[in-house]
Amino acid sequence: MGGSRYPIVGIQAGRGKNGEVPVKMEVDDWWASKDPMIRNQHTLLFTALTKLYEASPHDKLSFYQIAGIHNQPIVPWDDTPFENKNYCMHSQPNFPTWHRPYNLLLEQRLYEVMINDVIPQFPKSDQADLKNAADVWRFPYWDFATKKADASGVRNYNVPKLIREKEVEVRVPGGTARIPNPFYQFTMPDGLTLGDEKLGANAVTREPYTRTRGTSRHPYVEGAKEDEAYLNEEHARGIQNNDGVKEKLQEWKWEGGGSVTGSLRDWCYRVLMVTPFEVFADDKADPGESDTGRYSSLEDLHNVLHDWGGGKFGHMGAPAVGAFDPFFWLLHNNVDRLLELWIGLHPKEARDWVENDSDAVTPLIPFRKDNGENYHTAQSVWHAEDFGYTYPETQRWRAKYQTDGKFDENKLATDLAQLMNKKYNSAAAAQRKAFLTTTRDAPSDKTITSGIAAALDQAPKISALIKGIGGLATSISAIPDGKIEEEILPDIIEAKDYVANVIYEKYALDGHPFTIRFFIGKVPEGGFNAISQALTQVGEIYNFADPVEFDKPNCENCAKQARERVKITGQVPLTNALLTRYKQQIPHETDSGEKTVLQGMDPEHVVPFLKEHFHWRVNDNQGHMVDESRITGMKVSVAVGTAYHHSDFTKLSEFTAYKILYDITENNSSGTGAAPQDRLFSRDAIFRLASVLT
Ligand SMILES: [Cu+2]
Repeated sequence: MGGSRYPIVGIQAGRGKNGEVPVKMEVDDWWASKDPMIRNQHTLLFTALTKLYEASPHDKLSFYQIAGIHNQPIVPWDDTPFENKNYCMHSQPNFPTWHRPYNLLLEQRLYEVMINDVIPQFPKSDQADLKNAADVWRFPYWDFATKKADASGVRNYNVPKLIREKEVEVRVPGGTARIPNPFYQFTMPDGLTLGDEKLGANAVTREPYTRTRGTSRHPYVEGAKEDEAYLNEEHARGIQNNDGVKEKLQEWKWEGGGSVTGSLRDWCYRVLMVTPFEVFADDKADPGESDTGRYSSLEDLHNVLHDWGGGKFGHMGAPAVGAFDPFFWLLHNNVDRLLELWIGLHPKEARDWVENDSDAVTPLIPFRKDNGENYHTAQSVWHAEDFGYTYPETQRWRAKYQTDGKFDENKLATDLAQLMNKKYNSAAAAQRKAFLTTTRDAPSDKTITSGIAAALDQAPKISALIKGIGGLATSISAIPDGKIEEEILPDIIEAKDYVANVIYEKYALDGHPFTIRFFIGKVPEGGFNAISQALTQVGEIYNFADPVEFDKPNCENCAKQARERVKITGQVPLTNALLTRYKQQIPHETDSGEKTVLQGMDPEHVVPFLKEHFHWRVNDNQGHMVDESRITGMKVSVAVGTAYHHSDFTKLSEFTAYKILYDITENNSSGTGAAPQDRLFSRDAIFRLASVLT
């Protein structure tokens, strides 16, 4: 590429006449498709990505260097001014907007390789079809928050089927061939390791990844000695424990129904409800955030996916080398989709930020707009259509989104609300199910029915319905006719909503990643291996950080955040896990061996229950348990708020008015207490149990 710059413009081919742009596909749909055009895309992508893997790590457009932009190696890319190096934009509002041109860079480069290197190898008679397939191809996304059926028809969260395949079949001139699947893992060219001295300044320096030639997912096998990790040949080549990833993603059901663990759908939905943009976008603690209960963010959700994708010693878990795993790109295309969905759901808030906030014009280095020194900004990358793509849910040109021939943002927002409610709103689904399974015999639950007292009078009708389907309303989908459901369900279900919040310093362990796990129930003894598989874990927060070595070249953004001791917030929803415990009357053993059962969803029941059964633990990403006192600035709190779920699916659920339940955490040194030195919450954000009881 000589001295010329590499501007990011996306793929401009494949546009329609009326503003249509190619629509990205969910990776499982894309991979399962039998459409000959998509099958051609399989060949094109697998062949092009393999070529980028094989390109010299000294070539700026090799996969190695593109992956390296994310963090390591710490060298300038595309001759950007190094003193301004600010490549990995984490823990700041440009987290999703920086990753947008980053995704586009790989997509655009792959398209160029398809057009210039792959298609010309085929006979002339094939080239037109291949070119058409390339023009409408866009990098697929992995919708991690949608359950998919496995081979036996059981629906749960899972890794993309594509990343499990060791080999894939591709077309070659005159026939087909089986090649190593580039989505199975990345392998360095020419037998190099990531930290090979032949790479000079271009080498990765983060241990233990320097010694690897291929990427790994959950490579750690129980029983292996700690210090042997990555010293053996198998680890260096790459171990893909995709079932290890799957296990982390999955939701665990109680026999009688309901989830005992957290749910990705729930988390995803709640993240999309967070406003304003700067709170939604990144995991950094925003001023005033502690008062509002808005601890959740897109980045925070994404961080956990990095942990689950990489696991102990896996590449995805470390910012330094996270982008080397091709899985990263499927994940990050979905992060980009969530950004696009948020923009569509909150058009006014979106405009507010992108038009007025100074962060919206911060250069997104190293991504250039043109051949000169003009860099993209959040403003310049805001409209995905400008870069020649969109997602299935945001096809703005569709007739149903027009008013008087013009795009109407409110029509899209309403449509998206409906879609998000159907796809991800498991908080509302759980409350509806709980409501429908409330009979006169069941323990009365004033939380679920509060404000809708008349609803309880409907109980005979509900019982009839339950009898009608064999005595058990096992799930909302088992109810045959949606109309019956509508008759019974009130317009609004108001429910108590419980969340666990955590705030901590990102560089607490000198910037090493760590996981904060939350449990309702017993925390098993036996260290990392035992707790990382505990079914009592209801959620976790992952500190997706990278150690800063002040004596070496560093990501300047990270160094600055380390000096400023930046604080991160995270949130895990607890409501559904609690609701299952209550509805199924699941016994929980106390320290003294007594069995207790949650008796209701109001704070007077939940507070003493959680005081006994809510716990948290910290481990680093090398599998060591970490004493909580080492996580500087860490405070865990549980809050109760109110959720409003509407029977009108065009209305979004509201999660609001959170107050901190000090009683649950105050006896733990890393828990939030009422002590003034916590200074986390203002007085009106406190909910003392005593005030409920009197
Ligand atoms: Cu990421």
